[in-house]
Amino acid sequence: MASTPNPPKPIVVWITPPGPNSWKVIVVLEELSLNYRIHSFRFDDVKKPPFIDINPNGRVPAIEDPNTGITLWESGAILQYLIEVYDGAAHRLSYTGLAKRHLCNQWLHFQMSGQGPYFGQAGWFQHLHAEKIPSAIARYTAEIRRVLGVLDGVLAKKAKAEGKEAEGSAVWLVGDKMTFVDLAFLPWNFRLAEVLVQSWDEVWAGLPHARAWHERMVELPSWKRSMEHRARLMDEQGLQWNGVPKGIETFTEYEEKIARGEDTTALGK
Ligand SMILES: N[C@@H](CCC(=O)N[C@@H](CS)C(=O)NCC(=O)O)C(=O)O
Repeated sequence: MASTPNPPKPIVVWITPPGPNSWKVIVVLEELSLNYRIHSFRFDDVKKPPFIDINPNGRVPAIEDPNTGITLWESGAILQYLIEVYDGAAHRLSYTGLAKRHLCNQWLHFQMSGQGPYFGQAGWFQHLHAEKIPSAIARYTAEIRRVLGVLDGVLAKKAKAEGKEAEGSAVWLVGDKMTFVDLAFLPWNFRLAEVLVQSWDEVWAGLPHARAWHERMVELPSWKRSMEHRARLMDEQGLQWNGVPKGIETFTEYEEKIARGEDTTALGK
């Protein structure tokens, strides 16, 4: 098998450590063992220069690849770029055939449009919106369960078709190996207990196939390394693992401070 070409100059990845989207890119870089460097900055600065000059939409992640001169934002587009340029020979996380390439594309679009924004809105209305709007929380919570149900149903059907119904048998979204689209779902699913304010068992109740798939990826050394980077970068910014600044005990306390319009960032500095 041809080896993955490693870029001689590090790919620069602009991130703010708390949110999940940047970690989609980092885990793929880690999984492909690519040469990269994280440029970490504060969430308060996403809509300001210099980042706004990199991404006019003011959202992370973004990358600058000095090896090709390409600057990109939108995590899905970044993943497609990394796969085309740096997994194009070995296909460790991708496929060559038309059908499988487009199935990967399909799942990536589903992640970008069906998982990311809905899970993000659920988190927003559950934790950060100043006013508690039960119907908005219910709407996005239901959508999370529906999306997880779609994933679980597809994985269950594949397990049956592939004769892999035994516990611990590896089933993936496309074909018979883990691809970048499986990894794309990992960072948001990793935050589900927080987003839904439920225990891990409650989150995955009735979704055994999706749970097993997710938990297989959580065990990957590439994900563990990604989360070690996150812990270090969060610490550097005075943030606890859940994004709450140090010095604030609970998310509720954080929410109350935000609702009162207090400057909570100062606590984490
Ligand atoms: N569709 C974008 C979403 C990126 C996104 O929403 N990133 C969050 C952090 S996880 C962000 O930068 N938010 C800034 C803001 O809301 O102002 C992608 O996948 O790259």
